[in-house]
Amino acid sequence: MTMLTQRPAWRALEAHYQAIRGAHLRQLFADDPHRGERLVAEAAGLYFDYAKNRLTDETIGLLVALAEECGLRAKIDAMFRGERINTTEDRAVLHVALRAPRGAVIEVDGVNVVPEVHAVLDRMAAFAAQVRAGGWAGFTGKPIRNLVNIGIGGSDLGPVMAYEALKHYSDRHLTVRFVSNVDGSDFAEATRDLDPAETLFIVASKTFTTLETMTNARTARAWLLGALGDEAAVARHFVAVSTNAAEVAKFGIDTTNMFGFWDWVGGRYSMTSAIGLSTMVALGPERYRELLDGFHAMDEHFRTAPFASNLPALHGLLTIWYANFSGVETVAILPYDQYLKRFPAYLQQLTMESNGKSVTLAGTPVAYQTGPIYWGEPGTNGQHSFYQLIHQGTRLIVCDFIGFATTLNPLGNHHDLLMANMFAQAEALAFGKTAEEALAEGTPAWLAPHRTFAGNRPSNTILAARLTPATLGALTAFYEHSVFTQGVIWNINPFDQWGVELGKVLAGRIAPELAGEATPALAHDSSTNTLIRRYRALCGRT
Ligand code: G6Q
Repeated sequence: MTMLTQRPAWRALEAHYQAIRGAHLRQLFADDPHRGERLVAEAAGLYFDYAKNRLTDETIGLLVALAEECGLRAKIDAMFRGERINTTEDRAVLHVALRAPRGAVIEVDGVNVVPEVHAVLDRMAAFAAQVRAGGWAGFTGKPIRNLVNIGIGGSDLGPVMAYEALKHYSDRHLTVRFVSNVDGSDFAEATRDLDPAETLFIVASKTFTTLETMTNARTARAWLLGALGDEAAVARHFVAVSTNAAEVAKFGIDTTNMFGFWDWVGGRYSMTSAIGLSTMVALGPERYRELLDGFHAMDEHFRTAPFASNLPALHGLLTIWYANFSGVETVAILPYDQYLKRFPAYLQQLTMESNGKSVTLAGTPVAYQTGPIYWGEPGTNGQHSFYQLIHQGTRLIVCDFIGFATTLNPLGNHHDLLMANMFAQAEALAFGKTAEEALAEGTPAWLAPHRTFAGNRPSNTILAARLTPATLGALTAFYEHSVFTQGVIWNINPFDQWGVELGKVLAGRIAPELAGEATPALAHDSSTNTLIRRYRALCGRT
């Protein structure tokens, strides 16, 4: 297989980058008055403006050629066909099957998985409807009013992001909380004002062996039994979402109260599997289906649209352009919507756990940068915090602005002000302010360098009519498939996460060294040994 950096399109992009690297967005827009109308794409309710990027039509042509040389089309087809493209774990990658309509056919090893997917969705819907109607009684007969999702990573970030994003549509009679951290403060704060008799725990864990989740689940059981005093209460107050029925049963949860999924659903790609149970209970089955339909609309767009007008493919290719040809190291996710406050955190896992890899599928070291660093905060808050560095710092940061035309909470002119700020930030980043302009405004000469904005700072803008379940689905699938596109170009596996293993193993060794009464023999490095001894001393366990 040709190495990525030897491919003709890669070589051409290198030469092209040298040719246009001096171009300023001011010039690019001045030379082409219709750029802002042309460099856009639209699908599944999302309008994607990528005109404020440092590129020309030729750049897009070359990036599309690179996608073709790397076999992106065949890789997309392989994913949708259920091939085992997660080679290091020998698994198919079929989150797209989770949102397929009832009649669709998507096969794994010759078996159509869509009927199984819908069978679970139907069970989830019946459960959600029962809880929402007050028909799921706790052990004492009181109806369930509080739902606590216990999970971490992919079993937490998607559900909490979706719950926060779609809170407007949720049943406000239900209190929905999320516990993820093994730090006991997370559990304590999430439950401190809840009545155990009215609280239902969803233990969400693909493996049902994850340290944090099982620790929190055991604490939840003790908290419940401490109040209700009878083991039989567990069946009325715990349900499980997992692929591991044996461990669920061992924990004491009745497997009739278990919602399953499959090994072809990766953790960070699982929010549309049964892992979305808390989302479905909060929103109701109909709204939840709208969310899945939004995902599916983007899935179909990604599967079928030509790359030059394919939103996730274009976004993924732009990420390659910056990461590999312009030396960009970070991407800021800037949603101008308070409901999307957890979206950057969700995307951090999706992007960085997927593409934070340094060997190719063949196991050889990559000779190029892979996944950039993602971070972000909702606007306008971020403007009063870190935007200074984006505007005038020494690093080039790509920004994704995300906004909606109508607000879910009309209040005076708040929304126009919010969106005016979003559009203004993208404009300021791209076009800046020259020293001449600063001087012409009356800025003294000595101050002008401080009040000059170089501009030429790239951004994408994603605009949708309204934040709805369907829009959120389309937006999330947009990023999922952008990540996939990047992974294909880099020839890495975006679906494994071996890099999280080592720390877990070492924590398993250290935990007993912290807890024991007698001073243990320590065989770590001198820094770790000293930290452990200091910890024990501070705890009075010397
Ligand atoms: C995601 C990762 C990881 C996983 C958590 C929780 O892609 O695999 O974040 O989701 O470690 O795992 P369990 O669902 O098995 O508890």
